[in-house]
Order: sequence, then C-alpha cells, then structure tokens
Amino acid sequence: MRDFLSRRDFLRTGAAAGAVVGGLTAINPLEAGAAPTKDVAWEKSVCRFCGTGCGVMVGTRNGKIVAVQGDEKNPTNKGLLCIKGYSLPGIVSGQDRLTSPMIRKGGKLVKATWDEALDLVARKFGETLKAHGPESVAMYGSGQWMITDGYAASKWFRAGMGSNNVEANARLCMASAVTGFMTTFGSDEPMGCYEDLDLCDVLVLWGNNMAENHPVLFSRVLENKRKNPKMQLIDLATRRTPSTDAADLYVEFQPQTDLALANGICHLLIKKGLVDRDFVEKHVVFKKGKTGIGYGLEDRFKFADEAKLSTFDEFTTFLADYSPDKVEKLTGVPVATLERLADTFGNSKLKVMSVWCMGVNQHSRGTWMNNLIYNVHLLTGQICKPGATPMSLTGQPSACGTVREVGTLAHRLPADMVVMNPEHRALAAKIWKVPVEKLNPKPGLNTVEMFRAFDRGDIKCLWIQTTNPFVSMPNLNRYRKGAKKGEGRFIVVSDVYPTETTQFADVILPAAMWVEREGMFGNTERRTQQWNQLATPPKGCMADDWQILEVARRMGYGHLFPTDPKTYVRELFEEYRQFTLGNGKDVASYEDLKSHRGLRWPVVNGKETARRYVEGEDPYVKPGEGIKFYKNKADAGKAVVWLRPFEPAAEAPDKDYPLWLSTGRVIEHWHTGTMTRRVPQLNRAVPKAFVEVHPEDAKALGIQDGQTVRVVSRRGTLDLPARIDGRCKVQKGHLFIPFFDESLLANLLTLDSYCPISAEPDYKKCSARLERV
Ligand SMILES: Nc1nc2c(c(=O)[nH]1)N[C@H]1C(S)=C(S)[C@@H](COP(=O)(O)OP(=O)(O)OC[C@H]3O[C@@H](n4cnc5c(=O)[nH]c(N)nc54)[C@H](O)[C@@H]3O)O[C@H]1N2
Ligand SMILES: Nc1nc2c(c(=O)[nH]1)N[C@H]1C(S)=C(S)[C@@H](COP(=O)(O)OP(=O)(O)OC[C@H]3O[C@@H](n4cnc5c(=O)[nH]c(N)nc54)[C@H](O)[C@@H]3O)O[C@H]1N2
Ligand code: SF4
Ligand SMILES: [Mo]
Repeated sequence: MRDFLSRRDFLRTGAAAGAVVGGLTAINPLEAGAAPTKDVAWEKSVCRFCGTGCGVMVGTRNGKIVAVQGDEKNPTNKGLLCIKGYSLPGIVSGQDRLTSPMIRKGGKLVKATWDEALDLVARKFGETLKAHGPESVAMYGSGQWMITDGYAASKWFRAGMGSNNVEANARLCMASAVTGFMTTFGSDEPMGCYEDLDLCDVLVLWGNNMAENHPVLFSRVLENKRKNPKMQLIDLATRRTPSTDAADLYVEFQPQTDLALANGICHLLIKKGLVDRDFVEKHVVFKKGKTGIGYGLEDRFKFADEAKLSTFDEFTTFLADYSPDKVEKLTGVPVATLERLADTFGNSKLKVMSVWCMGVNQHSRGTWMNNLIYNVHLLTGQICKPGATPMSLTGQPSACGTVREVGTLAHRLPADMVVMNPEHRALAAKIWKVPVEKLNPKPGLNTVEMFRAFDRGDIKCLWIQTTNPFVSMPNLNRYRKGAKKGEGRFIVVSDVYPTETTQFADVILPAAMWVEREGMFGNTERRTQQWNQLATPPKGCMADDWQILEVARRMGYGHLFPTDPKTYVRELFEEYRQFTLGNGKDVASYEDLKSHRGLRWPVVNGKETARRYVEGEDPYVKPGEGIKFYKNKADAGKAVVWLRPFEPAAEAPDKDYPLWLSTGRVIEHWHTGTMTRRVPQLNRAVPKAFVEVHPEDAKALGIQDGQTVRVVSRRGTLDLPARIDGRCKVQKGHLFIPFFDESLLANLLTLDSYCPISAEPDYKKCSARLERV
C-alpha cells in the first residue's frame, strides 16, 4: 500500500494540475503507527467534500478510521480521488474536536451535559415561539447536511412549529441554479449525467474552475480529451485558473457581461441560421419577465416576477441589441470568438456540453444567467442527447440530495413542491399526518433576509448547523454586529470544531461527522448514495438529525418522529421517499441504496435514470414522445426560452474604488477552512489567504509578490499578502481573494446584493481599492 500522505510530490504537483489519482491509500495520521493492512474492514462511503460525490472505501479497525481509498466500484470516480478525498481521515482527527455541549453562562462558554443543553434549546425555542410567533425562530442548515438532517429540520419547523424559517447555505450556492431550472424546465436538477463528460466533443465552462473545484469530474474531461484529440475545452471566465491551462480556447470577459455574451451567441445563432427549428417548434415556448429588477440591497427586499408569453419573432427583435460589435465592446470578447462560439453550439455534428458553477449562480442576475445558458442549448437542440447537455454543477455534497430534493429552503417542500401551493400543502400534511392548517402558506425568509431579521431582532432564536455563516456570509461586518447585539437573541451552533461562528453561540452542540454516523448524500447527477456508520464518534458527539429529534421531542413534537435509535435514519428516509414517488422525483428505497453505489432518480421499479426527459431512459416519457419536459405542465411539457437582458452589476469600479474584487476557492481548502486547515499537509500547502493582483497594477503601486497590501471596499478593510504570479491570474484592474481563512475574512469586503429571483448573493463582484501599507 502506498500512503498518500507520505507522497508529498503528489500534494505539490497535484494542486497545480488539479490532479487526481487512484490506487493510493490515505492513512489516518492518528493511526499511522499501526500498519493499515491487518484486521481492517473496508466498506463503501462517499466523500464528504464536493458535489461530485466520489465513492470512497473506508478501512476501519475497532471503530476507528484507519485509511481511505477511492472506490473502484463507484461509477462516479472509478477509484480516483483528489487531494481532498485523500485527506478525509485527517478531517475527523483534528486535535480540537468539540466533544462536549457548551452553554454560555455569564458571558463565558462552559461545559454542560447533553440534557442541560438540549433542555435549554427546547425551552428557548418553545418560549420564543409562544411569545413572538413562528417568524421569530429560524434554522440555518447546509448542503453538507445529510438527507435525514434536512428532512428532520424541515418537518420540525413546518409540521411542528408552523414556521417556514428553515434555510440552508445552499442559498449562497445553488439557489440560482434552482430558480433557473424551475423557470426553464419546471423541475429542479439536471437532465444529463456525468457520462456526458466522457462523450461530449466540446465542453464549455461558463465560470467554473473545474480543475480545482471538481477535480475528479475534470479528470474525466481530460480523459475524454486524451481519447478524442479533437475534443475541445472552452473556458469562458473572468480569471485564468488551472482549468484554463487545459483549455483549447480561453475566452476572458468582464464580470457580469456573460449576460450579453450569451445573448450575443443567440443573436448569431439566429443570424447564421443555426437554430434547430424542428426542436424549437416541438419543445420550446418563449417568455419574458420583469426587467430592471434591483439588487436585494435594502432590508425586507421583496420581488415578484411576472412571466408573459412571447414569440420567436419577439425574441429575434430583442436580440437585435446584442450585435457582435456591441457585445465585443461590453464583454471584451472579440467578434471572431463570438462567431466561433455560435458556430460551435450551432454545429449539429458536434455534441456540445456546458457546465457552470458559482460564476453563474453567485450573480445578481444568477437566475437569468442560468436561463440564458439553457437558451443556447434549447435553440440548438444540444440537450437530452448523450454528450450534448447543459449541466449545472453542484458545490456541496448534498446540496442536491438534501437542500433541493428534501426542500430546506424557506419556500419549499420536498420534491419540487412549495409552501405557497395549497395542493402541495395538502399532500405534505397527509404524509406528515398533521392538519393542513398547521402548514404555514407564507414562505420564510431567505438566508440574507434571515440574517437581516436577526440583526433587527425580528428573529430571536437561531440554530445554525453544519455551516459557518460568520465567515461565509457576505458583508460580514453587518451580520456579525447584528448577532452580537444580545437583547434576547439566542444562537445555537452545531459543529465539529470551534469556529468563528461557535464564538457567537449561546449553546454549542458537538456533532458526529461523516462516517461516524449512518448517512446519505445526493450529488449533481441525481445520484442518491448511502453509507453505514463505520466509525465510533468521539465520546460526546451526536448526529445532527438526532439533535433535532431530541429538541423536537422535548418541545412536544415527539409524535412526528421515529424513536428507535437503531432505525430512525431509515424510517425518516422512507417517509421522505413518499413525497418523491410518482412525480418524476422518485428516489430509490433505503434497501436498494444500501446495496448499490448510489442510484440516479427517477428510480422506478428499481431502475435508475441516466438522462431525464428522454424516451427509453426516463420512465416518465411515454412511447413516441421522444423528448418531453413533462414536469413543466404549465407549458404543456415544453421548456422556456427567456428574454433576459444584460443589466449591470450592483456595484462596479468607480473613481474611489477602481478595481473589481472577486472571491472564491483554492483546491487545497474547503470553504471556511475548518476541516482542511486541520490537515497539516493541506494547511502547509496554502496556510494563509492572499490577494491576487495583476502584475501591471502591482507595478503601478510599487508592490512585490508576497508583500502585505491593504484592500479596501465600502464595507471593510483587509491587510494580506499580494500574489502577483501565482497559480491563477486575474485581469488588469481585478483582484481575487479566497475565503478559506478565518483570520483574513474576505467577506468583510463583499457586498450583500443578491439575485432578486433566487436570493443568492453575488460574491463575485464588488469594487475595491488597493493600498500600500
Ligand atoms: N477545493 C474546493 N473544491 C470545492 C469547494 C471548495 O471550497 N474547495 N467548494 C465546493 C462548492 S460548495 C462550490 S459552490 C464549488 C464552486 O466552484 P467554482 O464555481 O468553480 O469556484 P469559485 O472559485 O467560487 O468561482 C470561480 C469561477 O467564477 C467565475 N466568475 C467570476 N465572475 C464571473 C462572472 O461575472 N460571470 C461568470 N459567468 N463567471 C464568473 C470565474 O471565472 C471562475 O471560473 O466548488 C466546490 N468544490
Ligand atoms: N466570499 C465568498 N463567500 C462565500 C462563497 C464565495 O464564493 N465567496 N461561496 C458561498 C458558498 S457557494 C458556500 S457553499 C458557502 C459555504 O460556507 P459554509 O457552509 O459556512 O462553510 P463550511 O466551511 O463548509 O462550513 C461547514 C461547517 O460545518 C462543520 N461541520 C463539518 N461536518 C459537520 C457535521 O457533520 N455536523 C456539523 N454540525 N458540522 C459539521 C465544519 O466544521 C464547518 O464549520 O460559502 C459561501 N460564501
Ligand atoms: S472531487 Fe470532490 S468528491 Fe471527489 S474526492 Fe475530490 S473533493 Fe471528494
Ligand atoms: Mo457552494
């Protein structure tokens, strides 16, 4: 066995190339003394990091994780893992795992028993609910929640307390993808699957650094390229990354102008006669909504769109504004490149696939941008065919499985249903066995508005689980100040390590994580995966769903939940599954999930679906229908091409703040760094945040690589080292800061504007200035 952690060369080179390898074993540093070959039991699990959902084999001895390997039987990764996957043993083994509940007494956090802590949480939620009503309590969860965590939280809130203030950090991540899917196809989540990455002739990245953030999927793209030398990778982006290094064409555009770029492609598709008229006739309707829709910046921001039917002719007229010359001026993309993009999408001999992630979703017009990518694919019929599909990539391991499918966003119920719809509430009430009046028809608050309400004091009791918002929320100064106001505000935080957020807690609940509990995630390609509890959690740590059930039971909602600690996970899942059956979202049975490396819904009669909406693959498409977007009942099973214009960003460079500031990720770290910074190899590789500066901007200011500089935005100031010639390269006039460093908070600078339709914040754009210190 070759130990990954002793292979420093892989770590060093691996990061730069976004490399992925198989056949290595990562040994738990705490178990490193004992050879991991003897008496080790191996079982399947899933990586707890990104939304790719790689299978990992976990080796345990006496309830301890000894080692992990890539799971060769898992079709997602076929044995490969990236450096984060190989670091899994390290993230459970940090020296400072939280192992005891803590309660704030006289300003200090002191150890408490589980009973004391849970009693206190139940009492506070109960009293607040009674005194101030269902809008005064809130739960803020995560796309890293396991399926049953989200289900328990949603049911406790909606069916128990009659409150819809149950949200998740996937609002910061996938909300625009959700509203994009719902408005275009009437159903959330992709039609395609990972196999399309192996089959496409052209892959277009629309603002996704796939090499660093979805490395195993990227390795499938590189493998496709190796086998098919004509395969083209096109990187549309605002910044050069390791994904760019592998690209055949790099198309750099100015932030926010992707709206014009996509419309410019459609303009040319029509002008050049590259529209698949037959497909459009059969499968598409045209619509327009409101324009000039604002930026979600003012408190209590509310937005209601209005969809009106439109026509192909009206669409053509609308696109007159996006002539190649005009688009070149706005985006910076040369006319010839625009032509090449249109010719590529419009070439029916090529199978063209698009993928995207936060560049498109974290966008003040994120819903529109998702719609516009679908427009390109719908006009050209590059959809629902092997290798030809648009595919929204998911960030977190269960943003799909938990947040989107179970419905832990403030307006949602399971399986695409919403609280505003009386029929949906009736069905939910039936499955939940509560009177329908119990279910509140008014959507709760989206994440940003939830933290604004906490700041105002309208929300008084907030439980944060499996997320670190006082690092990851935008415009942090505002929300951190709000949370510190006291005045009856009460914060519960469930985490596995001390974090910036646990510092704000009145009660801390230590969680059992990953394979320390039985669990389930759902990945980007609709694959639901299950694993058994494989390791014993540190003494004192309890699963998140168990924590919720215990609080609910103490508040008198015990009748809503299973009670047997051995079977409650399966029981919760099977109950949730009832929501999904018969409406195109059918998840597999618990039994089937136990014996498979995941199954992609809809799963009907035990058979999974690789491609949705396609006859012969998707059981909901009837013989003779060919392709049918059957979930979009409102438009008779057709998809929608939307007329969505370019509108400027909420904040753009000006005299005082002349630079664009964007934020995001590095391959070595996961989000706020709480787990990856406890893995010594990863921490050593990138120990500290930095700001990427263009060499000319650096020269003008007289600063050197590594020198500390000051970045100032309208909301905050941050001193950190400049990186001038690093792995990634910003455009002139742009800055980039990663957000993994709890001691150098990128979000002190970011703006809390959001897409009015999805309520997802735009972390990719604000203006800033650079100073010498
Ligand atoms: N190593 C690692 N992997 C991860 C994560 C992690 O923390 N670390 N997190 C996971 C999660 S939750 C997520 S959401 C994903 C995120 O995955 P990505 O979206 O790939 O990552 P980011 O670094 O957030 O965003 C970078 C991209 O935003 C694009 N961008 C910036 N401005 C614009 C714009 O105006 N328009 C467009 N179209 N693009 C723009 C840039 O071109 C760049 O490609 O990664 C997942 N994988
Ligand atoms: N500036 C900027 N900010 C961003 C983004 C950006 O691109 N730029 N991206 C946004 C996006 S896409 C995302 S997804 C968010 C992510 O933001 P967060 O969700 O806040 O970040 P994480 O570090 O993933 O937080 C997960 C927390 O859960 C803890 N944890 C791990 N396992 C368990 C468990 O089993 N149980 C419990 N209770 N806790 C556990 C970890 O220690 C960690 O503190 O950040 C958003 N914020
Ligand atoms: S690609 Fe994502 S899921 Fe796969 S090993 Fe890496 S972090 Fe884990
Ligand atoms: Mo995310």
